[in-house]
Amino acid sequence: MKRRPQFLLINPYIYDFAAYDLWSKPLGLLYIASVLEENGSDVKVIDAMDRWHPAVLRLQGLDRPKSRPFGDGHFFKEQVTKPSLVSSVPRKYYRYGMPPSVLEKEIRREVETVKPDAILVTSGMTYWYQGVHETIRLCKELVPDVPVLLGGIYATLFTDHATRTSGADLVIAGEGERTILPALSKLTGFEYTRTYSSHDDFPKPAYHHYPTLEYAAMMTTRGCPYSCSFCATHSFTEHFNRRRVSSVVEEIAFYRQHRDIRNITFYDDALFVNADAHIKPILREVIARHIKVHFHTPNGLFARLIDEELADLLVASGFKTIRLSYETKNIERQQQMRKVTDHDLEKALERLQHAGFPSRDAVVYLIMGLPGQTPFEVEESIQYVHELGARVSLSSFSPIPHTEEWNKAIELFQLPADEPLLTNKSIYPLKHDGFTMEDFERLKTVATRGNRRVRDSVESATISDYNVYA
Ligand code: B12
Ligand code: SF4
Repeated sequence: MKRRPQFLLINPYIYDFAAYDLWSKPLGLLYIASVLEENGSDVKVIDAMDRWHPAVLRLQGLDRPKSRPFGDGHFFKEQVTKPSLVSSVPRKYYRYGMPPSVLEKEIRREVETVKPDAILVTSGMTYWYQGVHETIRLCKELVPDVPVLLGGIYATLFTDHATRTSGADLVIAGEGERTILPALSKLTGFEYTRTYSSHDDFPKPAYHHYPTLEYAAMMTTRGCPYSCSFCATHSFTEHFNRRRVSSVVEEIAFYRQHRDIRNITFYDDALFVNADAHIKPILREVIARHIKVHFHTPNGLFARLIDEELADLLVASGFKTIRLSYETKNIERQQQMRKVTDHDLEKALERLQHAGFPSRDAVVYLIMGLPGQTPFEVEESIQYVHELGARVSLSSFSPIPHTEEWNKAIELFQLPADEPLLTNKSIYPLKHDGFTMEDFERLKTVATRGNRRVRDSVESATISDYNVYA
Protein backbone atom coordinates (compact mmCIF):
# COMPACT_ATOMS: atom_id res chain seq x y z
CA MET A 1 0.00 0.00 0.00
CA LYS A 2 1.21 3.51 -0.81
CA ARG A 3 2.29 5.62 2.17
CA ARG A 4 0.21 8.76 2.77
CA PRO A 5 2.25 11.97 2.57
CA GLN A 6 2.70 13.70 5.95
CA PHE A 7 2.99 17.45 6.40
CA LEU A 8 3.47 19.78 9.35
CA LEU A 9 2.02 23.30 8.94
CA ILE A 10 3.09 26.14 11.23
CA ASN A 11 1.81 29.65 11.93
CA PRO A 12 4.77 31.33 13.73
CA TYR A 13 4.66 33.64 16.76
CA ILE A 14 5.17 37.34 16.05
CA TYR A 15 7.19 40.32 17.27
CA ASP A 16 5.62 43.78 17.29
CA PHE A 17 5.03 46.94 19.30
CA ALA A 18 1.35 46.07 19.62
CA ALA A 19 -0.87 43.19 18.56
CA TYR A 20 -4.35 42.04 19.44
CA ASP A 21 -6.38 39.01 18.46
CA LEU A 22 -9.02 40.82 16.41
CA TRP A 23 -10.48 37.55 15.11
CA SER A 24 -7.12 36.58 13.75
CA LYS A 25 -6.65 33.16 12.15
CA PRO A 26 -4.04 31.97 9.60
CA LEU A 27 -6.80 31.51 7.04
CA GLY A 28 -4.46 30.94 4.09
CA LEU A 29 -2.58 28.16 5.89
CA LEU A 30 -5.89 26.52 6.84
CA TYR A 31 -6.97 26.53 3.19
CA ILE A 32 -3.70 24.88 2.24
CA ALA A 33 -4.17 22.30 5.01
CA SER A 34 -7.58 21.34 3.66
CA VAL A 35 -6.32 21.15 0.06
CA LEU A 36 -3.59 18.74 1.20
CA GLU A 37 -6.06 16.66 3.21
CA GLU A 38 -8.50 16.54 0.32
CA ASN A 39 -5.68 15.13 -1.78
CA GLY A 40 -4.85 12.23 0.48
CA SER A 41 -2.21 13.75 2.78
CA ASP A 42 -2.04 13.76 6.57
CA VAL A 43 -1.61 17.19 8.09
CA LYS A 44 -0.70 18.50 11.54
CA VAL A 45 -1.06 22.20 12.34
CA ILE A 46 0.75 24.19 15.02
CA ASP A 47 -0.73 27.66 15.39
CA ALA A 48 1.64 29.56 17.69
CA MET A 49 -0.90 32.42 17.81
CA ASP A 50 -3.83 30.34 19.06
CA ARG A 51 -4.86 31.82 22.41
CA TRP A 52 -6.57 28.50 23.23
CA HIS A 53 -3.44 26.40 22.73
CA PRO A 54 -3.12 24.24 25.90
CA ALA A 55 0.63 24.94 26.20
CA VAL A 56 0.05 28.72 26.09
CA LEU A 57 -2.79 28.49 28.63
CA ARG A 58 -0.62 26.35 30.92
CA LEU A 59 2.09 29.03 30.89
CA GLN A 60 -0.43 31.53 32.22
CA GLY A 61 -2.04 29.15 34.70
CA LEU A 62 -5.37 29.48 32.88
CA ASP A 63 -7.84 26.92 31.66
CA ARG A 64 -9.33 29.33 29.11
CA PRO A 65 -8.16 32.66 27.69
CA LYS A 66 -9.76 35.92 28.77
CA SER A 67 -11.76 36.67 25.66
CA ARG A 68 -14.21 39.47 25.12
CA PRO A 69 -17.87 38.65 24.49
CA PHE A 70 -17.35 38.30 20.72
CA GLY A 71 -14.29 36.03 21.04
CA ASP A 72 -11.53 38.58 20.44
CA GLY A 73 -8.87 39.16 23.10
CA HIS A 74 -5.27 39.82 24.07
CA PHE A 75 -2.49 37.50 22.98
CA PHE A 76 -0.04 36.16 25.56
CA LYS A 77 2.99 38.48 25.32
CA GLU A 78 6.50 38.88 26.71
CA GLN A 79 8.58 42.02 26.40
CA VAL A 80 11.77 41.55 24.39
CA THR A 81 14.71 43.72 23.38
CA LYS A 82 14.08 45.81 20.30
CA PRO A 83 16.11 44.93 17.20
CA SER A 84 18.75 47.62 16.67
CA LEU A 85 17.06 48.76 13.46
CA VAL A 86 14.04 49.93 15.43
CA SER A 87 15.70 50.86 18.70
CA SER A 88 14.87 54.54 18.24
CA VAL A 89 11.12 53.90 18.36
CA PRO A 90 9.98 55.11 21.79
CA ARG A 91 7.74 52.10 22.44
CA LYS A 92 8.15 48.70 24.09
CA TYR A 93 8.60 45.67 21.88
CA TYR A 94 6.98 42.29 22.52
CA ARG A 95 6.85 38.74 21.34
CA TYR A 96 3.21 37.61 21.05
CA GLY A 97 1.91 34.04 21.12
CA MET A 98 3.74 30.83 21.93
CA PRO A 99 7.31 31.39 23.24
CA PRO A 100 10.09 29.77 21.15
CA SER A 101 10.91 27.15 23.84
CA VAL A 102 7.27 25.99 23.80
CA LEU A 103 7.13 25.99 20.01
CA GLU A 104 10.30 23.92 19.97
CA LYS A 105 8.65 21.31 22.24
CA GLU A 106 5.54 21.27 20.05
CA ILE A 107 7.54 20.80 16.84
CA ARG A 108 9.73 18.17 18.49
CA ARG A 109 6.69 16.23 19.63
CA GLU A 110 5.15 16.29 16.15
CA VAL A 111 8.30 15.31 14.25
CA GLU A 112 9.15 12.56 16.72
CA THR A 113 5.67 11.02 16.34
CA VAL A 114 5.68 11.15 12.55
CA LYS A 115 8.53 12.59 10.52
CA PRO A 116 6.90 14.95 7.98
CA ASP A 117 7.73 14.89 4.28
CA ALA A 118 7.81 18.69 4.34
CA ILE A 119 7.10 21.55 6.72
CA LEU A 120 4.98 24.45 5.48
CA VAL A 121 5.34 27.78 7.23
CA THR A 122 3.05 30.76 6.72
CA SER A 123 3.89 34.43 7.22
CA GLY A 124 1.62 37.31 8.23
CA MET A 125 2.53 41.00 8.06
CA THR A 126 5.83 41.72 6.33
CA TYR A 127 7.37 43.16 9.52
CA TRP A 128 6.65 39.96 11.47
CA TYR A 129 9.35 38.10 9.58
CA GLN A 130 11.67 37.59 12.58
CA GLY A 131 9.27 35.02 14.08
CA VAL A 132 9.08 33.32 10.68
CA HIS A 133 12.86 33.10 10.35
CA GLU A 134 13.23 31.78 13.91
CA THR A 135 10.57 29.13 13.26
CA ILE A 136 12.31 27.97 10.09
CA ARG A 137 15.63 27.86 11.94
CA LEU A 138 14.04 25.71 14.65
CA CYS A 139 12.66 23.29 12.06
CA LYS A 140 16.04 23.07 10.37
CA GLU A 141 17.74 22.34 13.71
CA LEU A 142 15.23 19.65 14.65
CA VAL A 143 14.82 17.93 11.26
CA PRO A 144 17.55 19.23 8.93
CA ASP A 145 16.68 16.87 6.10
CA VAL A 146 12.99 17.85 5.90
CA PRO A 147 12.32 20.57 3.30
CA VAL A 148 10.67 23.77 4.55
CA LEU A 149 8.33 25.76 2.29
CA LEU A 150 7.42 29.33 3.06
CA GLY A 151 4.40 31.28 1.81
CA GLY A 152 2.04 34.03 3.00
CA ILE A 153 2.03 37.81 3.09
CA TYR A 154 5.71 38.46 3.88
CA ALA A 155 6.72 35.78 1.36
CA THR A 156 4.55 37.43 -1.32
CA LEU A 157 5.48 41.06 -0.70
CA PHE A 158 9.19 40.51 0.04
CA THR A 159 9.88 37.38 -2.01
CA ASP A 160 13.54 38.21 -2.68
CA HIS A 161 14.22 39.02 0.96
CA ALA A 162 12.50 35.79 2.03
CA THR A 163 14.40 33.72 -0.52
CA ARG A 164 17.74 35.19 0.52
CA THR A 165 17.32 35.30 4.28
CA SER A 166 14.56 33.02 5.61
CA GLY A 167 16.40 29.70 5.36
CA ALA A 168 13.39 28.08 3.65
CA ASP A 169 14.11 25.61 0.86
CA LEU A 170 11.36 27.10 -1.27
CA VAL A 171 9.52 30.43 -1.09
CA ILE A 172 6.16 30.55 -2.86
CA ALA A 173 4.48 33.89 -3.52
CA GLY A 174 0.75 34.47 -3.93
CA GLU A 175 -2.27 32.25 -3.36
CA GLY A 176 -1.11 28.78 -2.46
CA GLU A 177 -4.09 26.48 -3.08
CA ARG A 178 -3.22 25.95 -6.72
CA THR A 179 0.57 26.06 -6.46
CA ILE A 180 1.15 23.88 -3.43
CA LEU A 181 0.36 20.49 -5.01
CA PRO A 182 2.71 20.83 -8.00
CA ALA A 183 5.43 22.24 -5.69
CA LEU A 184 5.14 19.32 -3.29
CA SER A 185 5.02 16.80 -6.14
CA LYS A 186 8.34 18.16 -7.37
CA LEU A 187 9.91 18.30 -3.93
CA THR A 188 8.74 15.01 -2.45
CA GLY A 189 7.92 12.86 -5.47
CA PHE A 190 4.27 12.35 -4.43
CA GLU A 191 1.88 12.44 -7.32
CA TYR A 192 -0.94 14.95 -7.08
CA THR A 193 -3.08 15.31 -10.16
CA ARG A 194 -5.95 17.47 -8.91
CA THR A 195 -6.27 21.03 -10.22
CA TYR A 196 -8.62 23.69 -8.87
CA SER A 197 -10.31 25.90 -11.42
CA SER A 198 -12.21 28.29 -9.13
CA HIS A 199 -12.29 29.44 -5.52
CA ASP A 200 -15.57 27.56 -5.09
CA ASP A 201 -13.67 24.31 -5.64
CA PHE A 202 -11.48 24.87 -2.57
CA PRO A 203 -12.47 22.79 0.44
CA LYS A 204 -13.47 24.64 3.63
CA PRO A 205 -10.50 25.89 5.70
CA ALA A 206 -9.27 23.17 8.05
CA TYR A 207 -10.67 24.50 11.34
CA HIS A 208 -10.94 20.93 12.65
CA HIS A 209 -7.30 21.38 13.76
CA TYR A 210 -8.57 23.66 16.54
CA PRO A 211 -10.20 21.68 19.36
CA THR A 212 -11.67 24.94 20.70
CA LEU A 213 -12.79 27.65 18.35
CA GLU A 214 -14.48 30.85 19.53
CA TYR A 215 -14.79 32.38 16.07
CA ALA A 216 -14.08 31.59 12.45
CA ALA A 217 -12.61 33.87 9.81
CA MET A 218 -13.85 33.43 6.27
CA MET A 219 -13.60 34.91 2.80
CA THR A 220 -16.53 35.13 0.41
CA THR A 221 -14.55 36.92 -2.30
CA ARG A 222 -10.90 37.17 -3.26
CA GLY A 223 -9.23 40.30 -4.53
CA CYS A 224 -10.71 43.73 -5.14
CA PRO A 225 -11.89 45.54 -8.29
CA TYR A 226 -10.46 48.88 -7.06
CA SER A 227 -6.82 49.84 -6.93
CA CYS A 228 -6.05 52.22 -4.09
CA SER A 229 -2.59 53.68 -4.18
CA PHE A 230 -1.49 52.24 -0.79
CA CYS A 231 -2.93 48.74 -1.05
CA ALA A 232 -1.18 45.51 -2.05
CA THR A 233 -4.22 43.31 -2.50
CA HIS A 234 -3.49 42.85 -6.20
CA SER A 235 -0.25 41.08 -5.36
CA PHE A 236 -2.27 38.24 -3.86
CA THR A 237 -5.22 37.94 -6.24
CA GLU A 238 -5.03 39.63 -9.59
CA HIS A 239 -8.72 39.57 -10.49
CA PHE A 240 -11.68 40.11 -8.22
CA ASN A 241 -13.84 37.03 -7.90
CA ARG A 242 -16.81 36.00 -5.83
CA ARG A 243 -17.72 32.62 -4.46
CA ARG A 244 -21.16 31.15 -5.10
CA VAL A 245 -23.81 32.38 -2.66
CA SER A 246 -24.84 28.79 -1.80
CA SER A 247 -21.28 27.75 -0.95
CA VAL A 248 -20.81 30.76 1.36
CA VAL A 249 -24.11 30.14 3.17
CA GLU A 250 -23.26 26.46 3.52
CA GLU A 251 -19.95 27.37 5.13
CA ILE A 252 -21.61 29.74 7.63
CA ALA A 253 -24.26 27.12 8.49
CA PHE A 254 -21.56 24.48 8.92
CA TYR A 255 -19.66 26.57 11.49
CA ARG A 256 -22.82 27.27 13.44
CA GLN A 257 -24.19 23.72 13.37
CA HIS A 258 -21.05 21.62 13.60
CA ARG A 259 -18.70 23.82 15.63
CA ASP A 260 -21.22 25.89 17.60
CA ILE A 261 -19.48 29.05 16.42
CA ARG A 262 -21.30 32.26 17.19
CA ASN A 263 -18.84 34.81 15.81
CA ILE A 264 -17.81 34.96 12.19
CA THR A 265 -15.46 37.51 10.75
CA PHE A 266 -15.15 38.36 7.08
CA TYR A 267 -11.63 38.90 5.77
CA ASP A 268 -12.88 40.05 2.34
CA ASP A 269 -11.27 43.08 0.80
CA ALA A 270 -14.44 43.99 -1.09
CA LEU A 271 -17.35 42.32 0.70
CA PHE A 272 -19.99 44.72 -0.61
CA VAL A 273 -19.01 44.84 -4.28
CA ASN A 274 -21.88 43.60 -6.51
CA ALA A 275 -24.00 43.54 -3.36
CA ASP A 276 -27.23 42.69 -5.22
CA ALA A 277 -25.71 39.47 -6.53
CA HIS A 278 -23.49 38.65 -3.57
CA ILE A 279 -23.78 39.84 0.02
CA LYS A 280 -27.50 40.62 -0.11
CA PRO A 281 -28.58 37.11 -1.20
CA ILE A 282 -26.11 35.62 1.30
CA LEU A 283 -27.61 37.58 4.18
CA ARG A 284 -31.20 36.95 3.03
CA GLU A 285 -30.46 33.25 3.12
CA VAL A 286 -28.82 33.48 6.57
CA ILE A 287 -31.96 35.22 7.85
CA ALA A 288 -34.34 32.79 6.11
CA ARG A 289 -32.49 29.77 7.55
CA HIS A 290 -32.43 31.32 11.04
CA ILE A 291 -28.64 30.94 11.30
CA LYS A 292 -27.93 32.83 14.50
CA VAL A 293 -24.41 34.24 14.39
CA HIS A 294 -22.69 37.55 14.99
CA PHE A 295 -20.80 38.91 12.01
CA HIS A 296 -17.76 41.13 12.25
CA THR A 297 -15.81 43.04 9.63
CA PRO A 298 -12.40 44.09 10.93
CA ASN A 299 -11.54 45.37 7.44
CA GLY A 300 -12.99 48.69 6.28
CA LEU A 301 -16.21 48.37 4.29
CA PHE A 302 -17.02 50.50 1.28
CA ALA A 303 -19.51 53.04 2.69
CA ARG A 304 -20.81 54.08 -0.74
CA LEU A 305 -22.23 50.61 -1.32
CA ILE A 306 -24.45 50.57 1.78
CA ASP A 307 -27.96 51.30 0.52
CA GLU A 308 -31.10 51.07 2.65
CA GLU A 309 -31.72 47.43 1.84
CA LEU A 310 -28.16 46.41 2.67
CA ALA A 311 -28.26 48.36 5.95
CA ASP A 312 -31.45 46.51 6.93
CA LEU A 313 -29.94 43.15 6.00
CA LEU A 314 -26.74 43.82 7.95
CA VAL A 315 -28.69 44.53 11.10
CA ALA A 316 -31.22 41.72 10.66
CA SER A 317 -28.55 39.08 9.95
CA GLY A 318 -26.50 39.90 13.05
CA PHE A 319 -23.63 42.26 12.16
CA LYS A 320 -22.09 43.48 15.43
CA THR A 321 -18.87 45.07 14.24
CA ILE A 322 -19.05 47.42 11.29
CA ARG A 323 -15.94 49.29 10.23
CA LEU A 324 -16.19 51.73 7.36
CA SER A 325 -13.36 53.00 5.17
CA TYR A 326 -13.32 56.77 4.86
CA GLU A 327 -9.60 57.60 5.12
CA THR A 328 -9.68 61.41 4.99
CA LYS A 329 -11.76 64.59 4.89
CA ASN A 330 -9.40 66.10 2.31
CA ILE A 331 -11.46 66.28 -0.86
CA GLU A 332 -8.52 66.28 -3.25
CA ARG A 333 -7.17 63.13 -1.67
CA GLN A 334 -10.63 61.55 -1.68
CA GLN A 335 -10.73 62.15 -5.43
CA GLN A 336 -7.23 60.78 -5.90
CA MET A 337 -8.10 57.63 -3.98
CA ARG A 338 -11.46 57.32 -5.75
CA LYS A 339 -12.82 55.88 -2.54
CA VAL A 340 -15.35 57.46 -0.24
CA THR A 341 -16.78 60.99 -0.12
CA ASP A 342 -18.31 62.84 2.84
CA HIS A 343 -21.71 62.26 1.30
CA ASP A 344 -21.09 58.48 1.07
CA LEU A 345 -20.08 58.29 4.72
CA GLU A 346 -22.96 60.43 5.97
CA LYS A 347 -25.49 58.40 3.98
CA ALA A 348 -24.06 55.07 5.15
CA LEU A 349 -24.18 56.10 8.83
CA GLU A 350 -27.68 57.49 8.39
CA ARG A 351 -28.92 54.28 6.76
CA LEU A 352 -27.29 52.09 9.39
CA GLN A 353 -28.76 54.21 12.18
CA HIS A 354 -32.19 53.99 10.55
CA ALA A 355 -31.86 50.21 10.30
CA GLY A 356 -31.05 50.01 14.01
CA PHE A 357 -27.24 50.11 14.07
CA PRO A 358 -26.34 53.23 16.09
CA SER A 359 -23.63 55.46 14.62
CA ARG A 360 -21.74 55.31 17.94
CA ASP A 361 -21.20 51.57 17.33
CA ALA A 362 -19.79 52.12 13.84
CA VAL A 363 -16.04 52.58 13.56
CA VAL A 364 -14.64 54.71 10.75
CA TYR A 365 -11.11 54.10 9.49
CA LEU A 366 -8.91 57.15 8.90
CA ILE A 367 -5.45 56.99 7.45
CA MET A 368 -2.65 58.91 9.12
CA GLY A 369 0.80 59.69 7.72
CA LEU A 370 0.40 59.40 3.96
CA PRO A 371 3.15 61.17 2.01
CA GLY A 372 2.00 64.80 1.64
CA GLN A 373 -0.57 64.54 4.44
CA THR A 374 -0.51 66.97 7.39
CA PRO A 375 -1.49 66.43 11.04
CA PHE A 376 -4.12 69.14 10.55
CA GLU A 377 -5.82 67.09 7.82
CA VAL A 378 -6.01 64.09 10.15
CA GLU A 379 -7.32 66.17 13.04
CA GLU A 380 -9.99 67.71 10.84
CA SER A 381 -11.01 64.22 9.67
CA ILE A 382 -11.23 62.93 13.27
CA GLN A 383 -13.36 65.86 14.30
CA TYR A 384 -15.70 65.37 11.36
CA VAL A 385 -16.27 61.67 12.12
CA HIS A 386 -16.96 62.45 15.77
CA GLU A 387 -19.42 65.17 14.73
CA LEU A 388 -21.26 62.49 12.76
CA GLY A 389 -21.56 60.53 16.00
CA ALA A 390 -19.29 57.65 14.92
CA ARG A 391 -15.99 56.44 16.35
CA VAL A 392 -12.57 56.64 14.73
CA SER A 393 -9.88 54.03 14.20
CA LEU A 394 -6.62 55.59 13.09
CA SER A 395 -4.64 53.42 10.71
CA SER A 396 -1.08 54.62 10.54
CA PHE A 397 0.04 54.50 6.95
CA SER A 398 3.03 52.34 6.23
CA PRO A 399 4.35 51.81 2.74
CA ILE A 400 3.75 48.35 1.26
CA PRO A 401 5.84 47.00 -1.64
CA HIS A 402 4.19 46.77 -5.06
CA THR A 403 2.01 49.84 -4.41
CA GLU A 404 2.11 53.40 -5.79
CA GLU A 405 2.64 54.88 -2.31
CA TRP A 406 5.62 52.57 -1.75
CA ASN A 407 7.45 54.09 -4.68
CA LYS A 408 6.68 57.61 -3.47
CA ALA A 409 7.72 56.86 0.11
CA ILE A 410 10.97 55.17 -0.87
CA GLU A 411 11.95 58.18 -2.93
CA LEU A 412 10.67 60.87 -0.59
CA PHE A 413 12.02 59.47 2.67
CA GLN A 414 15.05 57.62 1.28
CA LEU A 415 13.88 54.35 2.81
CA PRO A 416 15.86 51.16 2.26
CA ALA A 417 13.70 49.18 -0.18
CA ASP A 418 14.67 45.79 1.21
CA GLU A 419 14.01 45.93 4.95
CA PRO A 420 10.55 44.63 5.90
CA LEU A 421 10.95 45.76 9.54
CA LEU A 422 10.69 49.35 8.37
CA THR A 423 7.21 48.71 6.96
CA ASN A 424 5.85 48.49 10.51
CA LYS A 425 3.21 51.16 11.01
CA SER A 426 4.92 52.19 14.27
CA ILE A 427 8.28 52.79 12.60
CA TYR A 428 7.42 54.55 9.41
CA PRO A 429 6.14 57.68 11.22
CA LEU A 430 9.69 58.36 12.36
CA LYS A 431 10.72 58.76 8.75
CA HIS A 432 7.92 61.15 7.86
CA ASP A 433 9.10 64.74 8.31
CA GLY A 434 5.58 66.18 7.99
CA PHE A 435 4.63 64.40 11.22
CA THR A 436 6.57 64.15 14.44
CA MET A 437 6.13 61.24 16.84
CA GLU A 438 4.40 63.75 19.14
CA ASP A 439 1.90 64.53 16.36
CA PHE A 440 1.05 60.84 16.06
CA GLU A 441 0.63 60.46 19.81
CA ARG A 442 -1.45 63.64 20.07
CA LEU A 443 -3.75 62.57 17.24
CA LYS A 444 -4.24 59.18 18.86
CA THR A 445 -5.21 60.92 22.10
CA VAL A 446 -7.63 63.22 20.25
CA ALA A 447 -9.22 60.18 18.58
CA THR A 448 -9.46 58.15 21.79
CA ARG A 449 -10.96 61.04 23.79
CA GLY A 450 -13.50 61.77 21.06
CA ASN A 451 -14.38 58.07 20.83
CA ARG A 452 -15.04 58.02 24.54
CA ARG A 453 -17.29 61.08 24.23
CA VAL A 454 -19.22 59.43 21.38
CA ARG A 455 -19.54 56.16 23.27
CA ASP A 456 -20.58 57.78 26.52
CA SER A 457 -23.03 60.11 24.80
CA VAL A 458 -25.65 57.37 25.17
CA GLU A 459 -25.77 55.18 28.24
CA SER A 460 -26.15 51.85 26.51
CA ALA A 461 -23.25 51.69 24.06
CA THR A 462 -23.08 48.05 23.01
CA ILE A 463 -19.64 47.63 21.53
CA SER A 464 -16.58 48.30 23.61
CA ASP A 465 -13.80 50.46 22.35
CA TYR A 466 -11.36 48.21 20.64
CA ASN A 467 -9.26 50.62 18.77
CA VAL A 468 -6.33 48.24 18.53
CA TYR A 469 -4.32 50.57 16.39
CA ALA A 470 -4.35 53.43 18.84
C1 B12 B 1 -7.79 40.13 7.01
C2 B12 B 1 -6.68 41.16 7.02
C3 B12 B 1 -6.36 41.76 8.24
C4 B12 B 1 -7.02 41.37 9.57
C5 B12 B 1 -6.23 40.30 10.34
C6 B12 B 1 -5.61 39.19 9.53
C7 B12 B 1 -4.98 38.11 10.38
N1 B12 B 1 -4.89 36.92 9.92
O1 B12 B 1 -4.57 38.35 11.46
C8 B12 B 1 -6.94 42.72 10.33
C9 B12 B 1 -8.16 43.54 9.97
C10 B12 B 1 -6.86 42.64 11.84
C11 B12 B 1 -5.73 43.35 9.65
C12 B12 B 1 -4.98 44.33 10.23
C13 B12 B 1 -3.96 45.01 9.58
N2 B12 B 1 -3.61 44.87 8.28
CO1 B12 B 1 -4.34 43.51 7.13
N3 B12 B 1 -5.07 42.42 5.81
C14 B12 B 1 -5.98 41.50 5.84
C15 B12 B 1 -6.24 40.97 4.40
C16 B12 B 1 -7.46 41.71 3.86
C17 B12 B 1 -6.46 39.49 4.22
C18 B12 B 1 -5.37 38.56 4.79
C19 B12 B 1 -5.86 37.15 4.72
O2 B12 B 1 -6.07 36.49 5.72
N4 B12 B 1 -6.14 36.69 3.52
C20 B12 B 1 -6.81 35.40 3.30
C21 B12 B 1 -5.90 34.24 3.09
C22 B12 B 1 -6.69 33.17 2.33
O3 B12 B 1 -4.78 34.63 2.36
P1 B12 B 1 -3.26 34.55 2.92
O4 B12 B 1 -3.18 34.48 4.38
O5 B12 B 1 -2.46 35.57 2.22
O6 B12 B 1 -2.82 33.11 2.41
C23 B12 B 1 -2.69 32.79 1.04
C24 B12 B 1 -1.29 33.04 0.46
O7 B12 B 1 -0.57 34.03 1.14
C25 B12 B 1 -0.64 31.70 0.49
N5 B12 B 1 -0.01 31.20 1.70
C26 B12 B 1 -0.19 31.51 2.99
N6 B12 B 1 0.59 30.76 3.77
C27 B12 B 1 1.28 29.93 2.99
C28 B12 B 1 2.24 28.95 3.29
C29 B12 B 1 2.81 28.23 2.23
C30 B12 B 1 3.83 27.20 2.53
C31 B12 B 1 2.43 28.51 0.88
C32 B12 B 1 3.03 27.76 -0.23
C33 B12 B 1 1.49 29.49 0.59
C34 B12 B 1 0.91 30.19 1.65
O8 B12 B 1 -1.74 30.84 0.19
C35 B12 B 1 -2.86 31.29 0.95
C36 B12 B 1 -4.13 30.84 0.32
O9 B12 B 1 -4.37 31.47 -0.91
C37 B12 B 1 -4.93 41.44 3.68
C38 B12 B 1 -5.09 41.76 2.19
C39 B12 B 1 -5.06 40.52 1.35
N7 B12 B 1 -5.95 40.43 0.43
O10 B12 B 1 -4.24 39.63 1.56
C40 B12 B 1 -4.55 42.69 4.48
C41 B12 B 1 -3.07 43.04 4.65
C42 B12 B 1 -2.29 41.79 4.95
N8 B12 B 1 -3.07 43.92 5.82
C43 B12 B 1 -2.27 44.92 5.71
C44 B12 B 1 -2.19 45.98 6.65
C45 B12 B 1 -1.46 47.24 6.21
C46 B12 B 1 -2.77 45.88 7.90
C47 B12 B 1 -2.60 46.88 9.06
C48 B12 B 1 -1.17 47.31 9.27
C49 B12 B 1 -3.52 48.07 8.83
C50 B12 B 1 -3.24 49.25 9.75
N9 B12 B 1 -2.59 50.27 9.25
O11 B12 B 1 -3.61 49.24 10.87
C51 B12 B 1 -3.15 46.07 10.26
C52 B12 B 1 -2.01 45.45 11.07
C53 B12 B 1 -2.47 44.66 12.22
C54 B12 B 1 -1.34 44.38 13.16
N10 B12 B 1 -1.60 43.66 14.21
O12 B12 B 1 -0.22 44.79 13.00
C55 B12 B 1 -1.48 44.86 4.41
C56 B12 B 1 -0.08 44.28 4.54
C57 B12 B 1 0.82 45.03 5.48
C58 B12 B 1 2.16 44.44 5.63
N11 B12 B 1 3.15 45.32 5.68
O13 B12 B 1 2.36 43.26 5.67
C59 B12 B 1 -2.42 43.95 3.54
C60 B12 B 1 -1.70 43.17 2.44
C61 B12 B 1 -3.50 44.88 2.92
C62 B12 B 1 -2.94 46.07 2.18
N12 B12 B 1 -3.27 47.26 2.62
O14 B12 B 1 -2.25 45.97 1.20
N13 B12 B 1 -5.54 42.83 8.41
S1 SF4 C 1 -7.85 49.60 0.00
FE1 SF4 C 1 -9.73 48.37 -0.10
S2 SF4 C 1 -10.87 49.25 -1.86
FE2 SF4 C 1 -8.74 49.92 -2.07
S3 SF4 C 1 -7.76 48.38 -3.41
FE3 SF4 C 1 -7.38 47.77 -1.26
S4 SF4 C 1 -9.00 46.36 -0.78
FE4 SF4 C 1 -9.65 47.48 -2.62
